[in-house]
Amino acid sequence: MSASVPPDALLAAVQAGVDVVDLGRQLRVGMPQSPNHPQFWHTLPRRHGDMTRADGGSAANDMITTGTHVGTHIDALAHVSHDGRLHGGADAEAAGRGGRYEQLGVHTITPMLRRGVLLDVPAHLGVQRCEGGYEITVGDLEGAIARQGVAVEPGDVVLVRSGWGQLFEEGGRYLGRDTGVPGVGEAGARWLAGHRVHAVGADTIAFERLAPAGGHSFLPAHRVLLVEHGIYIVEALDLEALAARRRHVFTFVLVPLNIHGATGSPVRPLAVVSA
Ligand code: UVW
Repeated sequence: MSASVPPDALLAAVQAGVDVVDLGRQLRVGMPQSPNHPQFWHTLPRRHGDMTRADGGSAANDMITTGTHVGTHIDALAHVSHDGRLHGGADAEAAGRGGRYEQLGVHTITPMLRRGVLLDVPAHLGVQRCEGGYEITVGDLEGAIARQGVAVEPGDVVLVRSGWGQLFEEGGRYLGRDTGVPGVGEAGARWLAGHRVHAVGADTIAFERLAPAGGHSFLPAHRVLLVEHGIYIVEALDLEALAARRRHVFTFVLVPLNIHGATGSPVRPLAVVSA
């Protein structure tokens, strides 16, 4: 007699039908990326026909080189320090001795399967997208919440849409060197931290408001979130499809690469909703 397998509620929900929205950008040579990080590169060291086996078979393979904060990616807590200290007070210089961040590296981020909340700021403001250099205020975050009828709860992953992701395919415009980039500033970051969220994300190159011609010289949201509160940051998300579907609450799935001691990892996050 075979033992009966107890039903699994999650599997049953998946089998009942789910829609999966891909929130990650395609990794492509030449895509826009932060000037602070090593460039993404992909090449084919072996193509079909370079080596053909006696039976006619052949295999192609790849090589990539990349910074870990390139494409859609997550910032580990080791990524940013302030006044020589990492989150929790560890000495930032000592923490990296030996060539890896043992305590707060990306390998310490457990896979995320959490409640996700999309805060659609342009929908709240009645614009296609926020302008370059626009600071997303606490009022904007609260306005999006009120419009959408959702609450932000402790442990959530909150994704803040500025609409700037519409420019990703335009490369330089997305980076906003001259125009600046819209985003959450220090006040908004403190508001999110006050809601005790687990992680935050944005559709811009950095989870920040970048001033016109200011580059990445001033990153207060990173300090507040990563250093002061231990909240992970996900950047360069594609939030357009999720916003178009008006799916403001969903199951958020994210698994960083388990790179020992790294400061970040490319990721391909998913929003999962009932079909
Ligand atoms: C920085 O340089 C701060 O990197 P990221 O945009 O990944 O946070």
